[in-house]
Amino acid sequence: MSLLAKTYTQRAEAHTNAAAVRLLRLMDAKKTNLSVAADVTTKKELLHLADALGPYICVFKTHIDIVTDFDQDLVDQLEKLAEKHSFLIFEDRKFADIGNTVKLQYSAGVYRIASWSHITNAHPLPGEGIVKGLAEVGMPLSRGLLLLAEMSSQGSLATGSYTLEAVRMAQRNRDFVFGFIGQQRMDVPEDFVYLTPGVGLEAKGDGLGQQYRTPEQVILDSGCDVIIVGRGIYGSGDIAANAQRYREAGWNAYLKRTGQ
Ligand code: BMP
Repeated sequence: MSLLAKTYTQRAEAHTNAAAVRLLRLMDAKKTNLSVAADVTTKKELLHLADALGPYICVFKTHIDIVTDFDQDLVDQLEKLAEKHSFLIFEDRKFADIGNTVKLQYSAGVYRIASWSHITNAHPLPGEGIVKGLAEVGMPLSRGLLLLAEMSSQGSLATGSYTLEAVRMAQRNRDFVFGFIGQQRMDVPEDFVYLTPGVGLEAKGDGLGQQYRTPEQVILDSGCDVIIVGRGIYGSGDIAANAQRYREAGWNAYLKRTGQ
């Protein structure tokens, strides 16, 4: 059976990383492949989004360094909401330094990301040491890493041989690297999970280089697994109704892909 015809639950068997297995199973259990990109700047707004959108999502994606009033209580509450609504937390940190430095950035500082974020991501740019450094912190905590194989923004330099090298780096580190941030599935035998930003049902861009495609283009045409939606959900109108629309669009595309 081709990888794209399999259900998320069937695909969980191909993974050893604990975060990947949890993610793939909870997507089928909750019937959602929607992740919200919660790019808000106050603790109150962030917790409100997590609680209000929790029922519709599989992954809550944060940029914790934009929260002006960050404190430890914020992550304590976020972890409780993750339990309550059964979603994973993904700190979109985009690490991009040498192994020793990212190890410290991941474990220490104000945010102590590894202590609360199930998933984080890194640019393959510095070479494999970045994965090794993050793995030293993340593996004992059962965390998972995504590599940025491509970006959604106009003029991105992450293309061609750079993207192929990102895939090779992931293939060599599958215990920790379970997938990618990318725009299209790469044809390799291993099962990787693709989380894809740049998703919008109406807008085509944002005037600052962002480019949007529809959930159907992402899941069905490009073979990706999780749609990441930010402003399309919290930008205007009723956020729960917006989330429901994206959830339905993403899920229907998955059902079509798997022939369910
Ligand atoms: P929005 O849907 O509002 O455009 O938000 C997209 C989110 O995904 C942002 O948090 C951004 O940092 C992130 N992102 C992206 O847009 N493109 C990428 O290639 C990688 C990202 O992490």
